[in-house]
Amino acid sequence: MEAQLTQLKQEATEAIASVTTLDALEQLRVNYLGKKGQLSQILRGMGKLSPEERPRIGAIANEVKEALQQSLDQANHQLEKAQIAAQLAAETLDVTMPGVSRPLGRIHPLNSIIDRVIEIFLGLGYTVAEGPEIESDYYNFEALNTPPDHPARDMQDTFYLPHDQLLLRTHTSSVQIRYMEQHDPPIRVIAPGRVYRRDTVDATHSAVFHQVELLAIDRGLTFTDLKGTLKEFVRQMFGEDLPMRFRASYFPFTEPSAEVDVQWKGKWLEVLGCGMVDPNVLKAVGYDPEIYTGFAAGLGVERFAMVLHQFDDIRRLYSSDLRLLQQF
Ligand code: 2NL
Repeated sequence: MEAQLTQLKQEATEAIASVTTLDALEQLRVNYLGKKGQLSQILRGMGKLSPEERPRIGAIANEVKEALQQSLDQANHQLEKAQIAAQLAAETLDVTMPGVSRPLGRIHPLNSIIDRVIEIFLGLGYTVAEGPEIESDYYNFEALNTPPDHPARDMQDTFYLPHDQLLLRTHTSSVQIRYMEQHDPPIRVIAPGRVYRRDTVDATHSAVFHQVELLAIDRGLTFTDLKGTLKEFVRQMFGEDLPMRFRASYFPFTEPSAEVDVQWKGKWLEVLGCGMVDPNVLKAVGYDPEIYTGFAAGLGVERFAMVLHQFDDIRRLYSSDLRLLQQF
């Protein structure tokens, strides 16, 4: 039995010394020192020994067990150290490697202008209103004092949908009609959005474009209030007080009406259209024109972008060419 124990110790020590993984080491532990391991199996023969021999063999067995346990602990410690070292080596980060660059996006110049216009009018106490792009003839034309034979209602100028006499809105005024139906005066509202005209696309026309309209209705509003509002708008939009002129014009929904030009970098630029709301429009939404007056204006966002950024082809705004977009 002593020889068995000595052999077991030698064999186990060698096996433990050559093991390379923690799993394999655990296997060895179970195999040699486990409940059903080789040491236990040998010790099962203790019963057959003489009472004199028993303590001696017992002591040897204990010595073998402790020696193997020590070898196992040592090997375990070494393997854990090696595993941590390998993990650290594998996860080493080379901080000198170039990073992954993500190009920064930005607001499209059209949205940027819409945002700025909204911001300015919010500051003047206006509310933003939205409405449908598919409209009825009533909201787009009839309520806006535009008679059935008006050229704007021509098939040549408006996209009519095949069913239900619907059309694609030609301006965002329809949004303001809807807003007035829902609110009592006084009102201050702006309506930004996409509008549609049946135009052949060229350098200055697009069938789909954007507009911001503003509308104020109150007791006693005059053309002077309109001028003061637009003057403040231009001052904030261009960053300085620019010379402005109002040229008499015509819109079905305003009377009187005017086109507004600003003088910028030596040139007169047409930037918006405006006027005092026609009494027929007020009547259409149930406002009494004897009590209330109002002013309105509309600006074409694309036109404004071209004036402000000084390029001359509207199609540049839609072609996603970064050489243009990255400039603004
Ligand atoms: C332009 C001119 C304009 C309006 C829009 C308006 C709306 C209502 C009542 C009266 Cl609900 N007027 N809008 C008035 C004058 C001009 O737009 O050149 N737009 C690009």
